Parts: sequence; structure tokens; C-alpha cells
Amino acid sequence: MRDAVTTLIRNYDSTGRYLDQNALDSLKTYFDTGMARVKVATMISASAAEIVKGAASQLFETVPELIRPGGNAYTTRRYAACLRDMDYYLRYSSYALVAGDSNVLDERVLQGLRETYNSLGVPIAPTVVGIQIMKEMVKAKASDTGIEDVSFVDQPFDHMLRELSEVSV
Ligand SMILES: CCC1=C(C)/C(=C/C2=NC(=C\c3[nH]c(/C=C4\NC(=O)[C@H](C)[C@H]4CC)c(C)c3CCC(=O)O)/C(CCC(=O)O)=C2C)NC1=O
Repeated sequence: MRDAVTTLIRNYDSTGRYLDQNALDSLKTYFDTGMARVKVATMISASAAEIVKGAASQLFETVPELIRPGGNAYTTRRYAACLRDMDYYLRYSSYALVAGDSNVLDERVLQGLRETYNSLGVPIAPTVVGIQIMKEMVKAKASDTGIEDVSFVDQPFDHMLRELSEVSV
């Protein structure tokens, strides 16, 4: 598992270079957003249940077939599994936000996910929609906490969206 600092050092060490201006600029960007990252993670911890529940209802309103007979989230067990997956995406995004690096998502969430979803018939497209809804909710709530530039919140969500979208093509 890596963060913004260890990833940077790893890259420079692999070619035996001292940190240069690019490295320092990228570290500065990370440290400048540090408190905001922690603030968003704290907000997510406090509102996780609300975010997951709200995003799931929006998803099921958008794609109602999911919870009708024959839908992948139909039956209490599968409905619960779907919400649990949304909660995984949210929790690991909060880790990735603090780390300033998506590596934790690759290692803990995305590895093998496509195979699992494909073998269970879990549809990727609505999963992507669910993650998009959570991203918008987290950004709105981050703005509510007074953070002016919430663009860094995009990173982990966009990373998962990119990885999952690649799968469906
Ligand atoms: C921390 C990393 C991690 C992830 C990401 C993870 C995902 C994950 N989701 C699963 C199932 C599932 N995932 C869903 C999710 C959905 N169905 C839908 O229609 C929606 C589109 C979507 C919710 C948004 C469902 C319904 C199942 C159960 C499928 C089944 O058993 O038939 C399974 C199969 C085993 C199980 O049911 O627990 C895994 C491994 N597990 C992990 O340990």
C-alpha cells in the first residue's frame, strides 16, 4: 500500500535521482491539501451510512430493474451485498483521499473485482452510476464543510470509475 510520498520516493529511487523541482511541487500540492483531505475523510466517517443509503436509493430510482425480480440486487441478501459493496467503495476512497494515492484501491478493491462481478453477473454499468452518485454526494458535503477547492475528491472515485469502465467495454 502506498501514499503520495512513498510513491514519489519510489519513482525517484528507481532511477537513483535526488528529488527535483517537479517532486517538490508535487509534494507541496499534497501537503497543501493535507488538512482538507483529513477533513473530508472525517466527514465521510461521520456520514458513511447516510451517503451509502442515499446513493443506493438514487441508484435504484435511476435503474429500478436492479431491485425487481431477476435484477441483480433483488432479494434481501443481494440488496445487502450491493449496499455493502457501495460502502467498500466509499471507505476505501476515504483511505485513498488521505493517502493521496489510488494504490490502496488497486490492491484492496479493484484487484480481481471484474472477474468476481462477471462470474456473479453483477452489472458493471449501474455500479459505475452508483460510484458517480457517491462522488457527487461527497463533493457536495465536502463543500458544505467549507473546503473551497474540492477537486481532489475526484481522484479516488475517478480512478475506480476508469478501472471499472474499462471492464465493460
Ligand atoms: C473490499 C473489497 C471487496 C469488494 C469490492 C467486494 C465485492 C464483492 N461483491 C460481491 C457480490 C455482490 N455485489 C453486488 C452488487 C450489486 N448488484 C447490483 O445490482 C448493483 C449494481 C451492485 C451494488 C451497487 C451483489 C448484488 C452481490 C451478490 C451477488 C450474488 O451473490 O449473486 C462479492 C461476492 C462475494 C459476496 O457476495 O460477498 C464480492 C467479492 N468484496 C470485497 O471484499
